[in-house]
Amino acid sequence: MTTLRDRIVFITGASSGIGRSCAKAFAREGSRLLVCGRRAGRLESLAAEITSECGVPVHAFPLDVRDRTAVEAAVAGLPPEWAAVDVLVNNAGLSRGLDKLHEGLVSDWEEMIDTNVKGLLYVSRAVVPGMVARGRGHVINIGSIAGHEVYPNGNVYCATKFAVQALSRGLRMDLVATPVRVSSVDPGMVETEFSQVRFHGDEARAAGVYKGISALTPDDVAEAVVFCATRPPHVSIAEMIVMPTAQASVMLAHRRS
Ligand code: NDP
Ligand code: 8X3
Repeated sequence: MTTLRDRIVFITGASSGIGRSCAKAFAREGSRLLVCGRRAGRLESLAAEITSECGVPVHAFPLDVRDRTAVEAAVAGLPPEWAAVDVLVNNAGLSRGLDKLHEGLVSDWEEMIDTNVKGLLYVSRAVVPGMVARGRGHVINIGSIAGHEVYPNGNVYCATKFAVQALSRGLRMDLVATPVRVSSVDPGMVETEFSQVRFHGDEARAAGVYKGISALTPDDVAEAVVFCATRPPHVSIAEMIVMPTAQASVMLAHRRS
């Protein structure tokens, strides 16, 4: 087993959902946490909660992963005792809209591509060189079942998650001669703020997505992420698809009536 005690774990998008659960799960393992997102208030509450529950150090800072200059400055400006990142969880991401491509909003597409693809690239480009130089590290990308299968109206969101899959595979190849590992944890339906964001705050429509289904919880996904990170150093979990039992594919879910 790889111990996570005192390891520095950097989680993007920790203010909600899967990222927040990952922060709490790594804290329970005794890791030191770097957490970011755009909503500073939520990160501060998370940091206070984790420190009081687990007593581990947390360094929380606001960061929009779409802002390349800010990402570079944030990573370069980490206090020395926080700079040697052991695990990077590239989680920050979102969907916007569920429209036919020829009717979709270009602003929605740009937000998804800028966050899910370019943001993940910017953070990885800033953090991975240090891992290679230290001969130690693990990048865990949060992909999606939508990176394996396309669904109607999912067009651009699915394209970003297919891109995440390609980037995980490509980075694993690029790092094969190093001890740095790359994993992709690819969930099906997880009940978080994801659908509220997708539907621009339409809570009733968002609730309908999970109606009649025991969806995954963000804690379920965090457990999978910690599992990847705790394998012995010679074991790399390349891709892990995690689905609710009531979901068999991106298009096939059984709903209780
Ligand atoms: P949430 O909406 O609950 O959380 C998304 C997180 O991403 C928030 O903390 C948000 O923080 C952060 N984020 C969004 N944009 C940015 C940005 N520009 N810069 C920094 N942080 C950002 O959704 P989930 O927890 O469900 O989503 C997390 C990941 O899981 C995403 O990559 C998503 O695609 C993926 N996923 C989700 C599934 C689901 O069914 N829920 C299934 C499969 C994958 P803030 O707004 O404060 O910036
Ligand atoms: C989120 C899962 O099926 O809503 O990535 O696209 S899905």
